[in-house]
Amino acid sequence: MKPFKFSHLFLIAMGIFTIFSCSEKSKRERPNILFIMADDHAYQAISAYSNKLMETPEIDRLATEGMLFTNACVTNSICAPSRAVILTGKHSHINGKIDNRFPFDTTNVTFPQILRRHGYQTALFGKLHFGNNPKGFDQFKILPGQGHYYNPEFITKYEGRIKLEGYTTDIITDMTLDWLEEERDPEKPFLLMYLHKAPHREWLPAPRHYKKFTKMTFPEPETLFDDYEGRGTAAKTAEMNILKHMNWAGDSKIYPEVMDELGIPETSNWDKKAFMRTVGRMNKVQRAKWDEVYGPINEEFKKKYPDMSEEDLMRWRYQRYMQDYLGSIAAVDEGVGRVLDYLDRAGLRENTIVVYTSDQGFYLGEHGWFDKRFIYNESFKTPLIVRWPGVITPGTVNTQMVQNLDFAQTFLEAAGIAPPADMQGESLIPLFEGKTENFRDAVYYHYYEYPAVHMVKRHYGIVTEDYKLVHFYYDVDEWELYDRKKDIHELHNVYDDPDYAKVVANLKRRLEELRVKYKDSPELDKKFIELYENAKKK
Ligand code: SGN
Ligand code: CA
Repeated sequence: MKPFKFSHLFLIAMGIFTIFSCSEKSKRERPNILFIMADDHAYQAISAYSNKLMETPEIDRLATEGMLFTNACVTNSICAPSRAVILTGKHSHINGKIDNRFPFDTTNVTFPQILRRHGYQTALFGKLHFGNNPKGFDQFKILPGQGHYYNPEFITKYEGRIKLEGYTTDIITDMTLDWLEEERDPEKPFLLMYLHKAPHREWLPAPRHYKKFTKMTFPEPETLFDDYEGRGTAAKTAEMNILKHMNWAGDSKIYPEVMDELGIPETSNWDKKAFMRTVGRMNKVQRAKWDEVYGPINEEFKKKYPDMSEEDLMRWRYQRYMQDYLGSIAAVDEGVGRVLDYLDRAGLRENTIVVYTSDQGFYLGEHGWFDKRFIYNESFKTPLIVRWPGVITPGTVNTQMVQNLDFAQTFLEAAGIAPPADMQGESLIPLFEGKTENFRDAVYYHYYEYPAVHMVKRHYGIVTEDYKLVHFYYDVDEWELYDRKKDIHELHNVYDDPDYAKVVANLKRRLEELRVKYKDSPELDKKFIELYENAKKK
């Protein structure tokens, strides 16, 4: 055996030192991730996108200091499926969570699990809507199912089921801040998911916002009185028209007894029930504050109702809808401000990626609708704003076709972790750095939840910057094509127009390629239909 030389020892020591200092360095540099998501928050209701409807100064801070994405979209515009896509980085047909009905398959690998395994501290507060508990979190407090706006219950990791008094948006913000202040481990980078229930139906604002919003009048969208001509069966048969399908008590907040007095029948068999489970849940003090503002609205409506035409009613209901929907966003915006202020105070601003997004877009009266589900713009697109000091140039706008599918890979890459090969998104980090070449120029979309509430037919399609080609199937077999540049409101299906024959042929080929690329197929469409029909039989 050769004698051990001092120089060897020196080299080993240097090696250990290098490994140690590198890992220390990369550990310090791994960014924290604050993922803020609201439920059903339309980009039309964020002033960084448009201030026609309301001001959201706190959310806008992220756009001023970060990047605003104007073409962000989802793969399947509905709550739980969108969340499953975000967590797994896989399309619905691969992660299995195709609609809100079946529980999430917890054998899926999610990005929080991977981050945690690599030393991140992970926490989640608010709405998940999975039918089971999230995996990969050091701490979580989630609303059961849809949750409630007032006096909510939470399923918690360590305390079982708890019930709290107060307004849910504020409670979720408080939980998030408490965790940052008391539970955050300064030795580790964190992933914090701060997930609001608002502004989901039935749109209950915080008491401090009742007066301001119920006094406001909002501009109507151009297509409020859409007659759905020029499109296929799906737009005509969807049940999400503000005048025809919105609940009078549950949504427009007409007291059940006022409905009886005026002889207004329930819109659905859960119209009055919805009012009872939401407004009916308030405690005495909360209810008194609510009645103080909503009582006079009911009184005024009673006087006007006998003379109102259908058109007047549509207009009135649109205003009522906006007052409550936008009113419920005000507390979300304030909450975002409080959390961003905390990051500043705690010196966490520089090394934290902050994302603001929604689980999908939403119709705010466009096409006469509320709700989402369709591949048409307002529900297909979703708000997305990202701040990452030192990486993203403040005040920039990105127009690329990014999707909720891309978050998992983006966050893993930001943490220096190679994403699993079967994830289907694309990292957004090059876009953050301003490198926009070679990014995808078409996205794939597939919606499944039918027949179900709102009756939006099953459909899949391809969307490019210029066109949208859609196939509605199951109980119809219809194709639609929209020229996105010429027809921004998507009112004219030009699928059968001979001038577009070449576009159709080309897009059909590309759609087929995307289906193959993402491993979707007619066999899977059939499997999911069978799954639904078997569940119905049981
Ligand atoms: C509830 C709502 C629907 C909504 C779904 C899904 N009705 O059923 O309007 O489309 O949730 O929303 S309600 O009267 O119960 O509010 S999602 O965001 O969870 O997908
Ligand atoms: Ca939603």
